[in-house]
Amino acid sequence: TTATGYSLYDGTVSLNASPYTYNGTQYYILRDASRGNTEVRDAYDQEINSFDKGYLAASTSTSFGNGATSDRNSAAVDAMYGITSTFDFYKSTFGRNGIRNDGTGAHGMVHYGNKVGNAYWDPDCGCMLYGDGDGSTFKKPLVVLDVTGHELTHGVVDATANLQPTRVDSRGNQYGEPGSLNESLADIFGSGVEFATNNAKNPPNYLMGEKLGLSQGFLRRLDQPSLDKLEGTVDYWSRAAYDTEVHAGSGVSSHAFYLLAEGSGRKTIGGVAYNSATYDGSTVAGIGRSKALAIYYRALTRYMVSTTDFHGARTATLNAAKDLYGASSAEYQAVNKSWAAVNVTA
Ligand code: ASN
Ligand code: ZN
Repeated sequence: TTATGYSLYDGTVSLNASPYTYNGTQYYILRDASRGNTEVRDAYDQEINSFDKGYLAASTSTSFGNGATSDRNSAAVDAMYGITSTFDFYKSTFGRNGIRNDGTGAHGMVHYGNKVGNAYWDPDCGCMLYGDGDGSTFKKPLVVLDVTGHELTHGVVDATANLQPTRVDSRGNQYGEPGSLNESLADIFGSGVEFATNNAKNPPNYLMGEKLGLSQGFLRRLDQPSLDKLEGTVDYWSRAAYDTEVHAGSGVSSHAFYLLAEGSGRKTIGGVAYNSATYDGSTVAGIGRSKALAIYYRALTRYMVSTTDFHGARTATLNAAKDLYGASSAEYQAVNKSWAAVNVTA
């Protein structure tokens, strides 16, 4: 059944809902049978990590939410829109049929916990868990589209290269290059979801979390990662960055990807000004977003493994570029230059 959703961040959106009868009353729930039963539920501020225990996001009509947090289904609309948009991105761009490529849709749980300033891909739940914000750094629910694309890409990485952190500290923070590469891929494809969805109320860009109301205006960005002071994201590879926290370390390959897609220097795309510098002062000419995404997706799904570091990612993307465009292609040369530009050389 076609439903109308009034979201927090993406305006009025069209969704698919399913009828559900409870105590003799007919409801509709946010379950999309056309996308492998993609579904969103509500944790009602509890830390429910099992999707079965989530409360159905239900409406007595085919209208969900009201565009504001006063209706708890509004956040569920954003989550549903984000998860189905991510499903569609992976399918139409890469022919990938769901997170695990098995046709099943992903699940999401909104209003997770009390004052949670984060969103997670939970492998045990097999679902996205979305907090409503901690009330200080994160003031808004974390159900925005690029965050959903980021988190679900962790699901795709788990199902493919399965990149793992080299170290986890007592607070659960993760470190090392393979984990940093995992975070970077989540941002790369998360911004890819935003570009593919191209919602006028949420114009696509290379910024992550720009709609979350953060004081620096974004969570991370791919063109110039070190503009992020919240997590201290780095621009370039160094021996010292080897043991960086994974979100901070993600900048190395995110920056390489941006340079490959868009090139170095100043550029304005969709009203956002970018200025991407290179470590070696070189000029990189971009090959365009769709070719860059194709190279990174092939590298992720064919060549990366759980221990792939940045030098390994360089080799993996070069192999992917060779497969797709040939070893003497401009695309292959651009991949090579993009890694040198973030100080990852052979
Ligand atoms: N939002 C964080 C991330 O996806 C949550 C986490 O897993 N630490 O990286
Ligand atoms: Zn992440």
